[in-house]
Formats: sequence, C-alpha cells, structure tokens
Amino acid sequence: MKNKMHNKRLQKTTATNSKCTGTVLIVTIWIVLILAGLVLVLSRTIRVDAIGTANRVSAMQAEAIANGAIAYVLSKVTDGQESDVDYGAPSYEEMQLGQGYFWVIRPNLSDDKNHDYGLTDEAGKINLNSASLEMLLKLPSMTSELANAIIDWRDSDSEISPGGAESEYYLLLNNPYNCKNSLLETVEEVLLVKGGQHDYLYGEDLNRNGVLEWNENDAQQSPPSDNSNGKLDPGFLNYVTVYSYEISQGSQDMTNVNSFRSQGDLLEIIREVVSDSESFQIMDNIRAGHPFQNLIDFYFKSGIKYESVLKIEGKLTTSNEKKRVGLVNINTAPAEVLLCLPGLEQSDVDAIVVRRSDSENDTSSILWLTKILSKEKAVGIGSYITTKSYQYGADIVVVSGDGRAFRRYYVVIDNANSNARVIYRQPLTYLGWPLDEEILQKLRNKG
Ligand SMILES: [Ca+2]
Ligand SMILES: [Ca+2]
Ligand SMILES: [Ca+2]
Ligand SMILES: [Ca+2]
Repeated sequence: MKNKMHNKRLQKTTATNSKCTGTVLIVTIWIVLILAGLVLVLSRTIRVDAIGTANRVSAMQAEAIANGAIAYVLSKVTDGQESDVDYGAPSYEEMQLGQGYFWVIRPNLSDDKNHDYGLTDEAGKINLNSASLEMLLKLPSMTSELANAIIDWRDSDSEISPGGAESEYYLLLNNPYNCKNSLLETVEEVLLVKGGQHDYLYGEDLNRNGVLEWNENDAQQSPPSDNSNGKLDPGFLNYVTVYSYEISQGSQDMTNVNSFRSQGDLLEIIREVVSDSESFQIMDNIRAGHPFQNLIDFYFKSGIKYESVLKIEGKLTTSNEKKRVGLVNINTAPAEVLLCLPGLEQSDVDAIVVRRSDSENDTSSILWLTKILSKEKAVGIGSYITTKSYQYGADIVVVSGDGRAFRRYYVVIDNANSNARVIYRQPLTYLGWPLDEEILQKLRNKG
C-alpha cells in the first residue's frame, strides 16, 4: 500500500518533471526563435543599410556625371560644335564619364521606334512668346481656346480674346491665381493657361522620349490615356520653345535700309557690289520701294542681283531692334514648325525640306528661299525667319557605373552672348528610365 502510494507519488513527480522539461523546451524554442528573428532583423537592417549606402553612392555618382555631361554640352556649344558634324551621334551616345555613362537624346519626329542623339535647336521651334495667333493655331494638337488664352496670358492688357481668358477666369478656379500678363518663362507654363492640358502638350509620350512604350499604346489600362493605334501621337512639346532669340549682330555697324539717315552709308555698301552707274538706279528703286518689311522685300524691290546682295546682306537690316525673339531657323525647323509660318502650304514646306538638305545650296542667308518660294510667300515669312541659332536644348540621361542610379535633366543653353551658359535645368528623372532597360540590366549584372 505504502509502495503503491510511493509509486503514485513517483509517477506524479515524473509527470511534473516531464511537464517541466516540456515547458523549458518550449521556452527555449521560443528564445531561439526570437533570437533568430532578432538576428534576421538585425542582418536585414545591416543589409538594407549597406544597399542604402551603395545606392546613395551610386546616386551621388550619377549626379556628378550629370554635372559633367552638362559641362560637356556647354563646351560643345561654346566651341560652335553643336551643329553640323556634331549635331547628332556619336558625340552624344553612351559617352563614358568617370565610371558611368551619359546620353543626350532627342525624339526622332518621324520615327516612334527609335530616338535620336544630339542637341535640339530651340530656334527650330515656334516661340510661344512671339508667335502670332495664326501661327499658334497651326501647331499640331493646338486648340483655338488654348491659342487665344496664350495670347491673353502673355499680353499686358486685360481684354479677353475670343475663347481666351484674363484674371476673371483664373481667380474663379479652385486654386485661384492671376493671369500672368507677361511672357512665359517655361514651355510647361501653358499647363497653367486656360485650356492647357497634358494631352495637348505631351500627347501620348508620357516619358517624353519620342518612343512608343507599351503603356503609351494600351488605351486606358495604364496612364496615359492613348488611342492604342500602334503609333505615338505626339503633343506640341517638341515644336515649341520660350527660349529662342538673337541679338542683332553688331547692330551699330549695320545699316538700316529703312532709315533715311543712312542713305549715304547704304550707297557706299551697294557700290561694293554694283557699278556706280547701276547704283543710281538701285538707289532710286530703294527710295520708291521703302519702307521694306524685311530683307527679302528689300532684295526684290532694290533690284540688286542675287549673288551681289548675298555679299552685303550681313551689313543690312530693316529694323533697329537689338533683340529679336522667336525667329524660326528655316534650316533646322521640322516640317510641322515650317507649316506654322504665315502663308506656307505643305508643298512649300516640302520644297524647303528637300532644298535645304542639298549640299549644293548655300543656306547661310534667308534669301535662299527666294529660289523656291513665290515672291509673295517669301516676303510674307521674311520677318519671322533666320538662319542662325543661339539656344540649344539638351535632354541628358546619365547612369552610374553599377546601373543602380540614373538621372535625367533637360537643360537649355544660351549662346547669344559671348559666354554660353545654362539658362534652364529641369529634372526629368521622375519620368523613369527613358532608354532600353537592357542598358541598366547589363550594368547591374556586371557589378
Ligand atoms: Ca492679358
Ligand atoms: Ca515614350
Ligand atoms: Ca495607356
Ligand atoms: Ca497612338
């Protein structure tokens, strides 16, 4: 009986003991689990920190390369190498800088599968600050409402154009502001103007690389809303600027053919290229034809021969304006921009595009247009055009050597005065990587 009781107690003790052991085991497992968890968290934190640091280094590297790339482009423009041979590749394609690379990209307006490399001529665009209503209306994706509202936005008065808007309209918006009544400082300012929509400005090209991406061709499934027709329908972004201007070169040395005070100077210049006897007839023509709208008008009315007038036209002007805003460079402007010039039809634009690429054709003066356009048309656009460019845009894409960080900036360089300088720098990194994804992958795999 005693033994039985002892046995029972023993059994109970054993049971209690094994219960104890079980508890200890469970607690131990928990501790191990918690410890392991802590180690995991800790090592993850360290890893995240390490990745974070590496990413920060890559980001700093990318930023430094971007600054270097801007300096590179600036030097190209300063040296006058922005055009001709250096206008496109290879000077702007996958350029190595330090451990990373940079590209200067620009859309190829007639190819939505590939983009080009190189600078963009701001004088090859319509200047929103100087274009007439008629010129604005001819831009692709432009509406009558927006064109009129741009005129009201930049003019100093408060008279509302048809469909346009002045402060009365803007002050009633949910986030009210005044009509600017002054010139635009960036192209994207049109988004503040009545009727200024993303769609009109950027079209379907959400990441602004001139290439059709899947999300730009899937209708409403992902932004932007596009018509999924397999083609990149662009906005007017690539056809407009607010930066183009030129300083009338050495305007003091130029003779204004519209000023009667300079008749003596004019006669002297004309006698450099025509005989004395001819010069009297030409001066008579000038007196009868005056005032001249522009140099093309002067050429036709003065009766000076083409080859002769070319030699002296650099010394002549029709206005005393020193700064001329928004003249369109007929040698670089895309067809869509040329089509905005008053009176030009598609056939005229086609003729200009063909003729200007003919290397036999001297395109240094605007007078070359008189060979292919009617007198009326050439004179009609003579006041809006130039053959010179001083402002260039550069869409710069850079990547760090390990492919972890990239940057994108659109910069505008002004070379109208003696020192080329950056007058605008817009961060575009937020639009995402605009080139082939493979470039990033390859760099990442390497590192
Ligand atoms: Ca106004
Ligand atoms: Ca695109
Ligand atoms: Ca879409
Ligand atoms: Ca489309």
